[in-house]
Formats: sequence, structure tokens, C-alpha cells
Amino acid sequence: LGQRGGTVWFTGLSGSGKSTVAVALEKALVARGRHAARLDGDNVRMGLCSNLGFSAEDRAENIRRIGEVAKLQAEAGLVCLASFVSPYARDRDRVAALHRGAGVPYAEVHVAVPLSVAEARDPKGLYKKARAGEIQGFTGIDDPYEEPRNPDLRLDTDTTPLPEAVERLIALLTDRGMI
Ligand code: GGZ
Repeated sequence: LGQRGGTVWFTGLSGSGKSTVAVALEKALVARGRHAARLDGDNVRMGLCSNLGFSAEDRAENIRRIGEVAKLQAEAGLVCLASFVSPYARDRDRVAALHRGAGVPYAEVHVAVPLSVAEARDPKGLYKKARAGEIQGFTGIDDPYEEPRNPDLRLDTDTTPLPEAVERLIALLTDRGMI
């Protein structure tokens, strides 16, 4: 086999580009004959986590469930690409520890942009709603985002072209023995 699979965990603000980067990486992996599995809020919060909201407790449970699913997918030999705001370091650290304990390759990627950039992008109009008080507890506005202290990779999507981001990710996955 020689291809172990693993989990790449993308964390960052809403609008930071997590899903865009994950989709581009998935394409690059498929082009190399590797099967990737993508998890993000759009597919997980409809089903697996449909009973969860955005309180700190619900976010913790959201991340815990996704971490378990990612680990299972990675153990099955897939490269699992998980894109979640995951604003709390403790929740992210638990997912990393879960993988480490099982001997499953894992990498944390901080998809970083200044809040002003994410807010200017506002692809779903959620920042506007949060500023207007129509959404409460929105990450970056009136809810915390704890920056990763020691990510395996930091991608500044406002200054790094997407193909370069994908190249850096492929190098990371190669280095970690995931591909
Ligand atoms: C943050 C929220 C919120 C609140 C709805 N805070 O840009 P998006 O729309 O697609 O990404 C955000 C997504 C966050 O879900 P996650 O499962 O990734 O969050 S966490 O990891 O914290 O559990 C955003 C939308 O859902 N959204 N309300 N209050 N993002």
C-alpha cells in the first residue's frame, strides 16, 4: 500500500477560504489518483450534527463528532479534508490527540486572513447579519477565534495564490506520509 491516508484539519474564520482550499486540494489529490473525502459545515451540519448550534458546548460537540469521523476515514486509507471554523484550541487539540493516539497522520492548517478581509468577502452575507445583530455569537464579531499557536501550516489566502497553497499542502501531505 504505502499510502497511509490521514486527516488535514483546516481551521479559520468564516470566509477565510477553508473550503476553497480544500476543494482545490481534493482536485489535486484526485489527479494523483488519491481518493479524498471532504467534510465541512455544509454537509455535516445538515445531518451528523443537525441538532447542534453555535454555543461553545455545541461547537465542542460538533468538532468532537467530526474528529471521530475524520479519524475513521483516515484509518480506512482516505485523505480526509475537514474544514471547520473550530475556534477553540482545546477542541482542535482533542482531535489532534485522538489521531496521535491512534497513530493516524494528522496536520492542522490555519487558513488565515484578517477579519477585515473575511468580512469584506462575506460570501453568505453572515457578517452583515452579525453586525446588524441578526445573528448572535458569530465568530470574529461577538464570539472568539483562538488562533492556532503552532499549526503545521499557515496559509494566508489573501496573499497566497491558490495554486501555491495547493503546492504547499501537497508538500505537507507528502512529508507526513499521507500521500
Ligand atoms: C460562526 C457560523 C455561525 C456562527 C452560522 N459563528 O462561512 P460559513 O457560514 O459557511 O462557515 C460558517 C459555518 C461554521 O460552522 P462550523 O461547523 O465550521 O463551526 S464550528 O467549527 O465553530 O463548530 C458560517 C456558518 O456556519 N455560521 N452561524 N455563529 N459561523
